[in-house]
Amino acid sequence: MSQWFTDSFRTEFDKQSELLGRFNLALFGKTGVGKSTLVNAIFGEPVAATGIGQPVTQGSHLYLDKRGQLGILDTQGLEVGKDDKQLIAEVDKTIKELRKRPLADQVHVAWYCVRGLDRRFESSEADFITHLDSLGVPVIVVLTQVPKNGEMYHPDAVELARYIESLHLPIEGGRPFLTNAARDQFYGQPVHGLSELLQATFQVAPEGVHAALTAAQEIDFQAKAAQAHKAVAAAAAAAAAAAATPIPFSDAALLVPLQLGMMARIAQLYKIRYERAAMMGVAATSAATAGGRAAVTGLMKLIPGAGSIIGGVVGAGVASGFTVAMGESWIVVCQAVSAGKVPMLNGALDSEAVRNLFVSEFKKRAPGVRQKH
Ligand SMILES: Nc1nc2c(ncn2[C@@H]2O[C@H](COP(=O)(O)OP(=O)(O)O)[C@@H](O)[C@H]2O)c(=O)[nH]1
Ligand SMILES: [Mg+2]
Repeated sequence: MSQWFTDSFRTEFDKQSELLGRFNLALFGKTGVGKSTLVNAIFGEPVAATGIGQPVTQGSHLYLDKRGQLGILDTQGLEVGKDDKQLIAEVDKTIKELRKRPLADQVHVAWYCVRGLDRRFESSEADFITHLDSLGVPVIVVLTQVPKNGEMYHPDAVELARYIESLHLPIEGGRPFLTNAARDQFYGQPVHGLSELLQATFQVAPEGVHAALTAAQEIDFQAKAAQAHKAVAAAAAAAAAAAATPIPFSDAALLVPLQLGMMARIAQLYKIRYERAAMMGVAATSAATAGGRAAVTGLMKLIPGAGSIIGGVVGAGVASGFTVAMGESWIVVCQAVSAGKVPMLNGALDSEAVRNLFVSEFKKRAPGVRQKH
């Protein structure tokens, strides 16, 4: 892989990772209710067992496990209903301390989990939730492992949900969300309620962490696509601004960093790690042998009527149209890779397949260039 590409892409990748930031979710509820299972179902990757990660503050039982755009704040060895005083004291201290830090370090949302068939919701749990709310952390109550038959939820879970609703707690929607995060092989219980829970989480999460939450979650691909299109529009606007005064074609490589930034952001929205994304970028643009300018030239040649701009100038229209074509084609490639639809070759993505997909998408979208008369 050519050095200029890996170096520039790495720089842009890290920059975009920083810009995406992190969504931090606090998880509470008794051991075994299904917190880890729920998080794995929505965020994909196996979240570390309790206690892995870093204690957030000295001597605290609260651990923050950071994975890319996701942070999970979990308790170790403290239980609601048993260690309430200590738990509240530590949560209080932690949340207040994190609030002094940048948005990406703060706790954005809490899920308070109760097993749907437990038939018990103690006053200490209600107090804990009220306390979280008083600290400014939006709380969502989740009933876990709720059996569902057609449209019918298990009556015990419905009763528990009604009871919790009757307490008028400061919780999102005023009532619990009923879920089942893993299919039960024996009873054939379906997975349900996850997208409703995710939607509610988006609703209460600060706007500034929506992109991180979009990247971290793995069940709403429409949300990923919407953020990806936004990244393309932003890069296209920047490209148009850069070429507001038409730039000589030989300087079109000026556009490369912003296009690499766009590609890096999109790859991370689809949770494609750096090494793989870099390989895909090289395959898509033939950047490996070409170098920045030549990669742009190569792609520009795919534009109908490009003959007139090679050696000429690139104006705002072509610069933005070209960037949109690149970005939208790259989204298709990232979607295909993340859906496992790109063939593998010796354990790696088949770069020929990546290239063909990118180029065929690019050709559909390449802006036309009006011939000079
Ligand atoms: N069928 C089913 N099993 C679950 C679900 N959630 C948790 N479990 C099971 O319950 C056990 C405890 O779950 P876990 O996620 O480790 O609980 P945690 O201690 O709250 O993190 C595990 O054996 C899971 O397989 C669920 O939604 N459906
Ligand atoms: Mg767990």
